[in-house]
Amino acid sequence: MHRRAFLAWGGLTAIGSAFPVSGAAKNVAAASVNTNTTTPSDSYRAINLTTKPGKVNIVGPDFPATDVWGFNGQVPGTAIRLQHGQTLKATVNNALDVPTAVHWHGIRLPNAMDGVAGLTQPAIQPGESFQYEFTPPDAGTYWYHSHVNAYEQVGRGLYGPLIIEEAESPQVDRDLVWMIDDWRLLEDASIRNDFAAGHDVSHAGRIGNVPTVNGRFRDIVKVRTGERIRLRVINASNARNFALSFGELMPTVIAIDGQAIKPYTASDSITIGAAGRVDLIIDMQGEPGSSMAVVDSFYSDAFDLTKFVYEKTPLRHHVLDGPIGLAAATIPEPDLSNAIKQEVVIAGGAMGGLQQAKLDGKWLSLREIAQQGYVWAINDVVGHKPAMPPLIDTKKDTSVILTIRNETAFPHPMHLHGHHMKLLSVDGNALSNPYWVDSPLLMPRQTMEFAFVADNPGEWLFHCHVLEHHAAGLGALVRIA
Ligand SMILES: [Cu+2]
Repeated sequence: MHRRAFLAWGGLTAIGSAFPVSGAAKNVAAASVNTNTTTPSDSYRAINLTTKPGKVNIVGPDFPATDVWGFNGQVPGTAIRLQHGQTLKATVNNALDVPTAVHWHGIRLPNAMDGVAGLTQPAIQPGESFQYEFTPPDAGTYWYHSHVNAYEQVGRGLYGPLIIEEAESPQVDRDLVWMIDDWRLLEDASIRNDFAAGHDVSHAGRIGNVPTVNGRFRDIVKVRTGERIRLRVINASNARNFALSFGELMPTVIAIDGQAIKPYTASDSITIGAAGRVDLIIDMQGEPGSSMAVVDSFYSDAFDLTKFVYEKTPLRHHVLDGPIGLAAATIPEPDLSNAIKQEVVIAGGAMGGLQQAKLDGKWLSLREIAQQGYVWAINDVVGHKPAMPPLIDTKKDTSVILTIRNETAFPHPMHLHGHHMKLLSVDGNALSNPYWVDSPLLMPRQTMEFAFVADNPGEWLFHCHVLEHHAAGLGALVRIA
């Protein structure tokens, strides 16, 4: 592999099929996320997560290891798997020299455990610890990540998978987790230290030059003909959205953002916005000894994200045909006929046409706002600190219909903490099978309508998960009393 291979998109595309198989083969074991070995009791699982610097060989053996910040020094951080109904007791020890906190993304947990420093807890100072304890109410695919200066801390690697296993799950040969990410690396494979750079903040966010699966660039995934895989894809990027194609394999999508959906066959690419998750069932049907790239095509330059390499011996000669659907989550159904309605207009950024917005209650021009580092607004309000007047202020158990309009030139994955929202319609077209989401991706000029029951008391963040956008004002507060 050439040194410049990962420095430019053109380079990636040009040598898209030139996988260094010999070098990559040695990475295969590392590519499956390390599973925590703490002994679980029946009722809870205790785990220690230390945020600390580490070294990870992201680009491969021909390059120096990259200095990262990781949970237990790893990227991805320690994989946490719980049985549905088990309690997680996670002790987070901060061995960095900056404050941190941990958000459990997509889990409907008590507000005090949500990990938003300055809102739900004080930041965990260097040398200090914080004990998180909660019982996830829903099975599914989630993740955890830093929620302090996330544009830098997540960008340096502070994230890991959080899997809540169903009591009864589809019969598969393997349950794989892919945490997909991209990194902005210099030629020596070190992280480029330009977090929240002005152009990223006002455009598409920090898009990197090295896409990875489980912290590895251009790894391979060994598979066997006839094998049935459950693939849990988690997008841990600061800003990059993915649209993955699995060629003729045509996976079945069984869950989105952790929650069961009516299974459907993906004949087209599968979009996974930043912070989003999909669960897929894939029957490996290629010839023994063959290989096949998994291609991303979200942006104009398509590239190979990773590659399936079939072993010479088939696992079986037919496709498994057991049931693959998941049980629906028991999330309260919103009462649409008796709901409060809230419009949300996302504005700002480059080419967005925003003229003025309110910062600390004062109307300011976009130029004045930008001088303070902000360029985005929700309903003309710049979200610039956790404690601010709420976008929604309602009583517990109120049904809410949320209509979000993206009036900007960029996609925004909008994350609501502490809840899932049911996606009802896109650009006015009602979905025939509405489904639950926590991080829906709104494309430029797109409008989506959601509904949820505000059943979880507390002050919750609602923000764009392009982490640079959030840092520059694209966030609001939802207060439930
Ligand atoms: Cu955004």
